[in-house]
Amino acid sequence: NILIFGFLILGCSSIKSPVETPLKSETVAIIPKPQVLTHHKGVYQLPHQNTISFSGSAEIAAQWLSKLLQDANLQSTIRANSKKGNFKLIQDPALIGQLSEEGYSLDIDKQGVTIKAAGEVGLFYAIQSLTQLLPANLKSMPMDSKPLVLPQLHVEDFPKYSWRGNMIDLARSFFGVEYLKRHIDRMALYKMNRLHLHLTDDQGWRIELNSKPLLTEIAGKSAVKNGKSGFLSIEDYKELQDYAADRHVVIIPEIDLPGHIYAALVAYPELNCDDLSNLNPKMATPPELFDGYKVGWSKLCLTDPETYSFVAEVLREVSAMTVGPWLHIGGDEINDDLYETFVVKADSMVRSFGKIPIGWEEVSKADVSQDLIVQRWNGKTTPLKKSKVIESICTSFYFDHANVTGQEKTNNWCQKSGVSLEDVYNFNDKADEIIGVEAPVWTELVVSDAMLDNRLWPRLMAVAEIGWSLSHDDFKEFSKRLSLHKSRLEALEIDFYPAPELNP
Ligand code: TNX
Repeated sequence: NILIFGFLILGCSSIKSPVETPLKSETVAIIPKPQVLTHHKGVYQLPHQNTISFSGSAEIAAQWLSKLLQDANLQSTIRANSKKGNFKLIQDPALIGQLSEEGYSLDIDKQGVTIKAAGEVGLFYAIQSLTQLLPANLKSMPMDSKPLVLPQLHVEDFPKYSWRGNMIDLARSFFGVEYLKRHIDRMALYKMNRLHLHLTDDQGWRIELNSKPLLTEIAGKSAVKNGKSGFLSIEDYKELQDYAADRHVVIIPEIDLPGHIYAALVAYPELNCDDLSNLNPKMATPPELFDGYKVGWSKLCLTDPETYSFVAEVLREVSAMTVGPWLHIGGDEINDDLYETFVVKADSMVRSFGKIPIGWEEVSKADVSQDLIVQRWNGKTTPLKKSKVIESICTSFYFDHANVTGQEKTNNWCQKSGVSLEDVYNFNDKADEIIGVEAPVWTELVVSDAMLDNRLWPRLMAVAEIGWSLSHDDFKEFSKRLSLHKSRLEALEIDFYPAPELNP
């Protein structure tokens, strides 16, 4: 006993400071996985008072960083044209060769944090990675919690594809500015950069146009059974695009033509051919709105010149109010002898209004321009030409399909078993014309915010990684990182699908 007592005294006397558990950083689990990540020993402890210095035009990034520190209850001052600070932001266009346009480097050592990028977007993405290195519940941490620490590491990162997208069908059931802004924040955290809005369909028209007010006055009021109606006003659309642009997300509007158009036909019945036999419901007077599920039955009258002036006016106005370079013309699921002629015309109209046209894969049956981008969804169309492709093949990317076999209120026409997280992750992107990936959510059956969250998350994180990371061949390793994001999804108040991979 005396021996043990003596040993304890001796042992204790050799410890200089009070016994403390060593500070541990969050386990590093960045999604999408960075191209290069080297761990160093040790951590960097964040002081209460921080200095963010920046060179080049990194002021906006400095403000994002300051906001992140503020969320963590830390103070910061920003210093322009300086290299002194525990946070250094270095923006230099010459770095483009090494890091590419959206890339960045992030170094954390015992002096602090250094971020380098060619431009604003790379700096922004570095800050998203940094956010993922900090605790998920930053905003709700008690004031007296332990000091925050970051792991010492080196990251060098850039995206595989320029197109890392998601489509939300606002036409069947409407989701407004509030949801979409929240969604843009969530997308940006995972470095996703394209939000495609399916704005028109048989069940509703969701974008206000000065040239065609009845589209929203009449067709903004309908929706699919149990779905929400409504529309984006011209103001809403502007506000949404500005919000998205600040977060490096581009909004892509889709006006689905010449099919999927019944709601517009109700607003402007003169766009119908006289033969109404295709229509369901038949054109009554006044015409009835449609709230069913059937697809592929309505179309503009392609023999009528009035149709083309309508289409030109709509596409001109949508082009003029759209910040991004793209406009999606739909083109899916319709049979008409004049289909291909129509597609060629719409393609050239969009280009004449200064936008790059996109269409669902059926448009590639037509002799489209080289600019037009094809969005693949069922892989059944043999293209006439080699076009650039956005990959949305339904077996991996259709998020209206079930997370797990038998999930309620989901489609199953593409794949009976649904589209599991693993189906998404294992997508094999070998075609060289692919410019990126995009996951659509059709909303015939998705009629609430919670349901939409459930269809999107966590599968969208697999899309983010496929779109960004050069290597994505280890689903187990991805699942491990994903599980470390569960608390982050909770902190973001996402009603995610509780995929088993989130609970190892
Ligand atoms: C096909 S895929 C559609 C949509 C439907 C979806 C789900 C594609 C380009 N069009 O109109 O909502 O199936 O049933």
